[in-house]
Parts: sequence; C-alpha cells; structure tokens
Amino acid sequence: STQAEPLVLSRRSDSGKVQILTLNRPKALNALSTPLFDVLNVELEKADADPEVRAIVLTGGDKVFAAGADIKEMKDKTFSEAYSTNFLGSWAKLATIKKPIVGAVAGYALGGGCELALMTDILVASEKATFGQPEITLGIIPGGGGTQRLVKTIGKARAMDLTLTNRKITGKEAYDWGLAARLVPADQSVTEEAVKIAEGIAGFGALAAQAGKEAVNAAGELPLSEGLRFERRLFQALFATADQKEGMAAFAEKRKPTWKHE
Ligand code: CO8
Repeated sequence: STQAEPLVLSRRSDSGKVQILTLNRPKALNALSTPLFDVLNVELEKADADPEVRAIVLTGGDKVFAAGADIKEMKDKTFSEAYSTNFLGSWAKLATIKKPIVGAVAGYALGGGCELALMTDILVASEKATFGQPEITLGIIPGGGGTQRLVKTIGKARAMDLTLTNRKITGKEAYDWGLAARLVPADQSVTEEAVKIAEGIAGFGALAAQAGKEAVNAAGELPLSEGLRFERRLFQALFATADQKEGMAAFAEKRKPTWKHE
C-alpha cells in the first residue's frame, strides 16, 4: 500500500487498560482489505498478549464503521487466487482473541463491516447506524461468518431477510433485534461509550472477564449439557484464583476489592 497513514490506528485509553483500535480508511468508508487485516491482526495479538491491556475497543470512528470488503481490491480475483491464498482466512482473527472486545458502530456496518461487528463481544450502536449484508447485490454471499453468526444472533427469519433482500436496518433495529447490546443517541460518540464500557470491564479481575467471555462463547458451539458442564468447570476453577478470594473477602469486609489478576 502507498498509504502513509496506518490502516488501523492504535492507542491506549487514559487509564492504560483499554486498547482502542480504529479502522482508518476514511476516504473508502473503511473498506476492509487484507493489508488492513494484517495490521489489525498484529494490533489484536499485541493487545491480547500485553498484561496491562484488560479490554479492547474496535471502532471505525464516529462517522462510519466499515462499508464492507474492498470491492475494488477483490473484483478481479479468480477462484484459484482466492483458494490458493485462502482469501478471507486471516480476516477472522478477532474472533480468537481472549480479552473482551467492545465494538462501536456509527454509520455504515455493511457486508464484511457487519460481519466484523458481529465478531465483537459487546456491540455498541449509534441510533443512526446502518447494518446490512448487501453481498447479494454484488453476486456473492457474506463470507466473514455473516450467515452463521446472524442466525445465532437474530434468528433465521431476520438473517434470511438481510441476506437475500439487501434490507438495511438502523442501529435502533439492531438493538431491538439483539444484534447490538447498547444503543447510543445519534448526537453522542459511540467510541466514547464503548471505551466507558471497556473501562468498566477493565476494572474487574482479568481472569473472570476472560472466563466469562469463554463460557458465553461456548454456548454457540456446544450442546446445552456440555455447555453447562464447561461453565461449571470454569466456575469451580476460579476458586483457585487470588481474585476469587479477594473479591469475596472484600464483599464480606464491605470494602472495594484490589484485583491481582491471578
Ligand atoms: N469497497 C471499496 N470502496 C468502497 C466501498 C467498498 N466496499 N464502499 C465505499 N467505497 C468507496 C467508494 O468507492 C468511494 O470511493 P471514490 O470516492 O474513490 O469513488 C468512497 O468509498 C465513498 O463512497 P460513496 O461515494 O459510494 O459514498 P455514498 O455515501 O454515496 O454511499 C454506500 C455509501 C451506500 C455505503 C456505498 O459506498 C456502497 O454501497 N458501498 C458498498 C457497500 C457494499 O456493497 N458492501 C459489501 C461489500 S462485499 C463484502 O463485504 C464481502 C464480505 C467479506 C467478508 C469480510 C469478513 C470480515
């Protein structure tokens, strides 16, 4: 890429506990590309490995999240190129990160943008956000997990509607349908709200946060009896942590806990 600006901006919140990653191709409405994911993936891995970072925010800024995969970059791809390079294979790293990720969507979250938003753990949407899967208008289908994660998140009827009709929904609808966890008024910053939420998570013990994320995500993979067993085993395991002793001692002593994250 000839771009001087990094494709993803990375900064730490004032507390030092939240890594804020901002998609940064404003002129292309943050269109997603393999070079962009190369940068994003490095930043995600750094944040996941850094013990000072307790939570991550993924945003496109307060104007647009991402208007999908870069159509200009992929329009001439052949099957053999796509297959031999495993096109999109590196685009789902985010879903493997252990630390909680708060997504912040303002403006467009279309196609791969919607799918990337679906990979975050807690999604904050602006009322004026626009979600959709316009792939059918291009002769393709969602390729970043959209068809699978939408069904699990909003149900088959609505997932089919988005996938087959190019229907767009607002942030308010995304919130009402359970795609977004929080709704932010149109005149407020989704990024600021997401950082606030991430700071809240960062104020708890890191092991409990990681275990909570892991257990909730297991529900999407396991049959109920196995999921319940997995949850109980993780619950029991947390009694081996200093944070469980500290959290419960602090409650009994009517004071604030001091987490050791161990
Ligand atoms: N790819 C490349 N460039 C884009 C894209 C895109 N997806 N979206 C916008 N741009 C560019 C435009 O070409 C334009 O560039 P230029 O100024 O050089 O002409 C610039 O961004 C501004 O866009 P517009 O002028 O079109 O802005 P408008 O406000 O008129 O329209 C829209 C905004 C409605 C969002 C319009 O840009 C649009 O329809 N964009 C394409 C949306 C789309 O079809 N997205 C789906 C792409 S396919 C996909 O995402 C496959 C998923 C792969 C898996 C991903 C896993 C995470």
